[in-house]
Amino acid sequence: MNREVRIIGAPSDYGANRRGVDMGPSAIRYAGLADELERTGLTCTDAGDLTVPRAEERDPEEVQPTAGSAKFLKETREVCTALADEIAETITSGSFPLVLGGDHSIAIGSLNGSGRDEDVGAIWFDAHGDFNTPETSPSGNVHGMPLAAALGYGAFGDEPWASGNRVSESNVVLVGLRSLDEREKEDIRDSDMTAFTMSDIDERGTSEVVEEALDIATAGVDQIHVSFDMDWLEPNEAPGVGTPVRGGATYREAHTALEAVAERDDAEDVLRSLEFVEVNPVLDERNKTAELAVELAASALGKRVL
Ligand code: B3U
Ligand code: MN
Ligand code: MN
Repeated sequence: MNREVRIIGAPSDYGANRRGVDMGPSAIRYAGLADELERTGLTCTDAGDLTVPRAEERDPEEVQPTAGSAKFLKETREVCTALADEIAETITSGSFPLVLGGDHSIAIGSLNGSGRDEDVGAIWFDAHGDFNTPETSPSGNVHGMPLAAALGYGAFGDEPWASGNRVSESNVVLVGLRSLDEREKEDIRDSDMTAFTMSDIDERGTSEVVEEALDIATAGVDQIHVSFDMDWLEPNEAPGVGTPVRGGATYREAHTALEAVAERDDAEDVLRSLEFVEVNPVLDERNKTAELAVELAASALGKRVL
């Protein structure tokens, strides 16, 4: 990474079914993000947090899509629109956006900011597919929908703030899946995205899978957004997440994956934006998950042991 890193906090919990993830950006900063990036040799500035009104002050059902359910859709639109602007401006100014969530619904903003002016790919490290729509979601929680939203599926096709971007579906790669809803499975299979499950990682190893993910995500596009949901990891490594799922990546596998991204970035300048989401300090053990997010951010941005 040879650009100045600009830290952007998106303390939204509108997309999750529990409070606490709104404190994620504070917890990650408190865990020493800026110092760690500086030790890695990067210069960084902190843009602070986007303004996110408390969920209790809002009505989750105020605005609903014509079919199905998407809680706090109006609020999610406000946050994601502001985040997309912030990211697009950061990129235009020559800096690198490092986004701290918040729940994964904020990725709608990240993808729309990163993919505003250019065709982009994306790699999605997550236990979940995040490919539900208001019509198919079992929960109505938008953090289970951001990929479908940005790619214009279901009701999101009529929402330019969500799907008016240049994210290229065939350049989107999901990595490490292990918890999908039935309809979501079918929709991922029918899509032009590529999906690797945890079984693929078991069989082929993290490096090989992530190298292939990078090849697919960058085929015919210059740069990619990397979205890292902390529930990608095994819950004992990252207990501070809202929806933990057993069978996740180990501590070393997570570093290996992001080191592979950093190495590709060294060679080809592929990284356009990066985010860490779903850190929930209320559920965490002594800020362990936030500390891990800091370490992983450093790995993704080029930290080397030697
Ligand atoms: N697929 C479920 C659960 C879920 C998705 N993402 C998270 N949880 N974090 C849903 O509600 O869409
Ligand atoms: Mn997610
Ligand atoms: Mn997840």
